[in-house]
Amino acid sequence: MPHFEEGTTLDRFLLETMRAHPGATGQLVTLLKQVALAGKLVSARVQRAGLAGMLGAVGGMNIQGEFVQKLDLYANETFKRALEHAGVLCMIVSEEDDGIIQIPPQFEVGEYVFSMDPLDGSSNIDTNASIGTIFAVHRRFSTGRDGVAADVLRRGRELICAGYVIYGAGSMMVLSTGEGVHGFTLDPSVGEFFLSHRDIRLAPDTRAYSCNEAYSAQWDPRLQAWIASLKDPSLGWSARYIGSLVGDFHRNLVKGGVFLYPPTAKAKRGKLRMLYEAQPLAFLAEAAGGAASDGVMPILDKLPTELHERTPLFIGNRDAVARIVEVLGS
Ligand code: AHM
Ligand code: MG
Repeated sequence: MPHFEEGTTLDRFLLETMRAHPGATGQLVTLLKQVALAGKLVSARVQRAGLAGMLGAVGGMNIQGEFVQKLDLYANETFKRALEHAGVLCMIVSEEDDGIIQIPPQFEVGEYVFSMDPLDGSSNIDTNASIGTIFAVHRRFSTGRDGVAADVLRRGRELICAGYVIYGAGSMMVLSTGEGVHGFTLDPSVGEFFLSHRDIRLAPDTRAYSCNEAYSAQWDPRLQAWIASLKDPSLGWSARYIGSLVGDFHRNLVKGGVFLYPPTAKAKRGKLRMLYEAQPLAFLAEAAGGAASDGVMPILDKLPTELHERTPLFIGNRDAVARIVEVLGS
């Protein structure tokens, strides 16, 4: 991989990375440029949300029984519109849509499939906390015009690329094609993402955990005991939880930490979704030297069987994830 200075634009980074891979068709670069474009559009809308009447729910429930926020709809449509005409995808899976989204007949199809949570953490929209778009990219293996479910019901280990665009105090695009994890910060005054976090490594030592501890009485007692043990003041642990997966993951990626969403009485198989939450973030975590597990096996080794399948998720610092797996197996 070429060496990149901080301040390199995302476009230059993508083009030079592609040139270092002879045989690359350029479709992935086109795809990621369209992701960046959609991310900028959503970022602009998030920044103006309170002024533009975009806060709050539209009144409907999505297919998973959650209230749909106006910005959820905007993000979903914006990403779909930015991607469908580019000739690089044969299908899309979105948290907001029940089934596979096919590429409209007037557009060319391409070699990739795209899964996304268009606006993760949307319960935080009205609070001005970090939210984001999480995405994952597989190379298709079906041969017809339209992609099929089997193109996306795959182990995360097979992903070509994963990342997110986080809309926080500033907006960033964080991505990996397997060779390190890189973060690009949006300069809104010029509308460009610039490399700001090169080769992010998850801190090898951590003393921060992120979970919704109000549910702890519903967790496996062994996990409850482990979290309780961290409260010994001599160990120096802190808790950090926003309630927005992309925000909590990003904090832990940059500062070190471990995120936990164990099964609960309400969410017996966990809350977070395999295809567009757990798999892409697990891909990033491993590429940054961290780990992700469902408590038994690495997330990237799990084979999903449904588009909107959920999973328990323990992700972040490698040693902390290993300890959780050990605790849950004891
Ligand atoms: P969403 O995709 O509808 O926003 O739901 C997923 C979110 C995650 O961002 C976050 O980690 C989790 O739900 C928080 O759940 P809880 O409020 O139960 O702690
Ligand atoms: Mg989500």
